[in-house]
Amino acid sequence: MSIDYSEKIPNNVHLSDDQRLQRALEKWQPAFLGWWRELGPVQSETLDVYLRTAVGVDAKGWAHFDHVRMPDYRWGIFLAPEEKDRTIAFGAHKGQPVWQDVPGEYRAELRRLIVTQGDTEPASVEQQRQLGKSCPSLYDLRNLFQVNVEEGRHLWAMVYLLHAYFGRDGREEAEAMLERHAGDPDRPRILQAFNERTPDWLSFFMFTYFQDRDGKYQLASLAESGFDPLSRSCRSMLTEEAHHMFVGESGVGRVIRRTCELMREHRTEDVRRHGGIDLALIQKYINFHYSICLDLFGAELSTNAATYFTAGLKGRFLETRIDDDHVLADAPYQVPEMHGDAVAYTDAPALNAINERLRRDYMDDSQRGVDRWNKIIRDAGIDVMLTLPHVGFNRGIGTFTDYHFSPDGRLLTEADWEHHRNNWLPTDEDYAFVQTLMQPVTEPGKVANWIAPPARGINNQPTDFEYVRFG
Ligand code: BYC
Repeated sequence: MSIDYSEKIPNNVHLSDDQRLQRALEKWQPAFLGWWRELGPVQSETLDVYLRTAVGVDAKGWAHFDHVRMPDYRWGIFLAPEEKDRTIAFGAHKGQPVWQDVPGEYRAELRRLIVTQGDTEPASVEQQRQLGKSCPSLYDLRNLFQVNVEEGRHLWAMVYLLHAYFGRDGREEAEAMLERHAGDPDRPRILQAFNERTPDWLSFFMFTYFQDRDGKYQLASLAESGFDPLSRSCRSMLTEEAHHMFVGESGVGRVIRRTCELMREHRTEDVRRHGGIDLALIQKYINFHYSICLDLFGAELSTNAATYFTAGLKGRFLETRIDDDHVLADAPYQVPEMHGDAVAYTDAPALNAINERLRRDYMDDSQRGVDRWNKIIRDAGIDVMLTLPHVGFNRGIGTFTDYHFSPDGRLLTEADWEHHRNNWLPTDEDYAFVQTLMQPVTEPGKVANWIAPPARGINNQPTDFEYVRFG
């Protein structure tokens, strides 16, 4: 299925057959471009960037690379191919054909899910908008922009659904998507992690490792949806999420590699004096980003999540591969609860614990990359281990909200927490220090001192390729 780039809005959804929808989206397009100019990547208007553009939605269609002048990037609407005879895989409608239109009784819930998903996409672009000014290399700058344009396209995917299937209130929601802004005290983004700052490149790599991984799990759950257009949109978005997480994992890995080199060279843990980021500070960044991302899964017990599941709107991760009845009427699932001063895992109705189950999948997946980071440290002969903090650490949603935990899982008093929190979370001084390292490096093949070079280039290009040309 190829994408028609001759259209004003490139698409594979036969937009030209639906003049009304086409007009509505063409009306939204200038608002999007205005938003991109105002709140998208700074100083990117004159750059030619070696970007991957989708030309088709099959596996090969995602591999078209060329230099693109940033504002000329063609966002569009690309759904994954329709699966013939697909049926709803879970919930009360299990076994029935998937819906091609919005099921009237679930309209509000469906719209809410699409709006929440859509809201995160422009949020992340806003959060990352300043980073281009301080790129550690052209390779990294290109990756930042690749991530940004793809998040822009993911916004288009959700806006298409709102316009095509929700009429007037859908169009209003699409407009609101460009009116809320990350960190805006009056009109913030919906989910808290999308209001945090991404002030430096270590934050960016943590973001793409941890926060984009939430994207992977949420999109995979929405890809199970009985509302087929949502499923097809999310399946196409998922193909890009893997690259974002690669940027995160390899980015953090390269910072760690460089830190280890500096530690060995200068025989000290205090590599700040030598222009590196100490492992203790990297651990603090992990603590912060992981804990705010655990909140993105919602409360341990959620009637919203139960409704989404029973209605067939949002499934579990890899729903069809799970060996159970996919209805969960009487099934149990263990969730954490506070019993006095201790965390106890007790049986709850699995239907209400859908969020918790997804969070658990996410936690296991997050650990795998940390293991690979630790191997880098071990291979350098250094006896330090990075860890994911305890599930109760620094939480703002769910069971642990009113409690304080240390990263190793000790319940703390308020006073203890206040006394120690600066040891566990990045402080203003830490951020200020990292900021001193954020000096742009824009010579092809050169890399900032605080990060190791990438292992290989993009699309078989050498690492000293001119990934970004300055016009
Ligand atoms: N912040 O019943 P609960 C991505 C609210 S990332 C603020 O547990 P539910 C990407 C909740 O709305 C993926 N509020 O909630 C990554 C509810 O409010 P009401 C984004 C929160 O609905 C990187 C109340 O607390 N996609 O794609 O079961 C770059 C009770 O909670 C938060 C999605 O999230 C929070 N963290 O679960 C770019 C998928 N958490 O009803 C992109 C769509 C909860 O009391 N969203 N609340 O007013 C969902 O599936 C669900 O909305 C959530 C929340 C899983 C997020």
